[in-house]
Amino acid sequence: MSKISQSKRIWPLVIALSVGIAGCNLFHPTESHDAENDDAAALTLDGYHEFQKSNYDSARRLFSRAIAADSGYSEAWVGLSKCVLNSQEGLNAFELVSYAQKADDKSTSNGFLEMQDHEAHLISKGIDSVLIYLNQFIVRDTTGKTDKKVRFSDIADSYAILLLTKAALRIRNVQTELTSVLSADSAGMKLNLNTLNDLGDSLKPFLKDMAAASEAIKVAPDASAEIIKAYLPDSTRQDIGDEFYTDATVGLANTVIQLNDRAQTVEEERTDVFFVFGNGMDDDGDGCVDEEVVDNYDNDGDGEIDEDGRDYRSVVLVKNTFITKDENNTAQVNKNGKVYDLTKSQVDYLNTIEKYETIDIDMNGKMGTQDPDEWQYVIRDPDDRDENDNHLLKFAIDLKFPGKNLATKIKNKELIRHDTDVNNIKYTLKKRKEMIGGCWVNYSEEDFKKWFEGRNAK
Ligand SMILES: [Ca+2]
Ligand SMILES: [Ca+2]
Ligand SMILES: [Ca+2]
Ligand SMILES: [Ca+2]
Repeated sequence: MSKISQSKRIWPLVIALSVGIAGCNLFHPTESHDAENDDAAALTLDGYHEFQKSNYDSARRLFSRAIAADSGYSEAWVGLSKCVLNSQEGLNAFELVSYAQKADDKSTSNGFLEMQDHEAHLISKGIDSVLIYLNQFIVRDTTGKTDKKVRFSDIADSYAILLLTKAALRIRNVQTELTSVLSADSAGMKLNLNTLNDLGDSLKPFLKDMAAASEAIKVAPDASAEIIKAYLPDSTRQDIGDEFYTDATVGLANTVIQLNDRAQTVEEERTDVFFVFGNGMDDDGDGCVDEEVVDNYDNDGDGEIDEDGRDYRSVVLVKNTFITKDENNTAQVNKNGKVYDLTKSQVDYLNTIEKYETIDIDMNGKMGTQDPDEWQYVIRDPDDRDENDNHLLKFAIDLKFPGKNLATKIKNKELIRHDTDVNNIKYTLKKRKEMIGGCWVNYSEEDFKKWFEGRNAK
């Protein structure tokens, strides 16, 4: 990465950030001056003057007094947050983005992964202290409890930076290489779900940060697309044209919000069913292995959504709208493209990946590219799937999940997925075929023995 293209990329960011926390034109307090009487407007104006002189401590006290006088005074909330942010070295929004840009190899990494531990710790603590105030402001703004002079939308880009930085620091804690939580190629932008397994106990907090960032991204999508670019390795950008980056970013934001909604609501004891991705094992007890596409729809017809999700490399969020290269390696826009409604994960098609050449998802004896039914939707076009309310994959057409209501089916799956001791089997294959149906009907006794391999008997 040359210096020139690096600085070229920074410029849109400077423009984007100039309206946010890094900028100073948020303040338009009334010129009334009665600070002695705890007039919120006057206190805020005084606070702003102190802020301009970099007297952050006294500015902070004035903004706090303004909030005490009128808790709905939005400019005081934002002023207070700016003080907390600016009084900490290296913590203004522009500096955080430039950290993201710093890396020895920008194609696979970003600066947060390479910084010293103590520096990462300081930044993380500093962001938390700002978020204490910003989060209170956002709750007030979104529930109509401010004067609306400054809105969440005015600071959304900076908020996204803080949250994305937090998320980047969490990734840093669990792995030294950001290969591809997010990646992209000519087919679209993707979440590498398998990478999320590495996060372990950090997964839920990570998703929470990412979802908060995603909400901000949706409020300020154009600025956020620029910010996202700064945080992603270069390798994620080469195939997506700037004109589509905002759509792809918003689509991805929706996916993250969906994932987080599920992560925060799923019963603790069933977390593994939904948040271990692509492990090549049946995690929910229906006999199928990694059967679901994580698309927020039920793909096998058992009534549950995105249970036992697979690893795949084509979450196509925007279909055919990407840049392709012609014979001169010049970027060309595919004009025949169609942009899907990005409020859901609009998966167009799935590519089999190498590891599934040896994993039989439906246990019918064929796998990988030899069994395209495991990888193709009954209806390919996502809009048509919505219209027909049919999101099944082809392999699931003939699957049966007999039984009464969903709660009973889940109870049975729970009994079976915890029946893991091959030397003390409570639910025989015959019983499983009756209780669940699903893919169990395809199992031989030999397959059944293999199901227990790698499971911890409890
Ligand atoms: Ca399964
Ligand atoms: Ca699995
Ligand atoms: Ca399902
Ligand atoms: Ca699904």
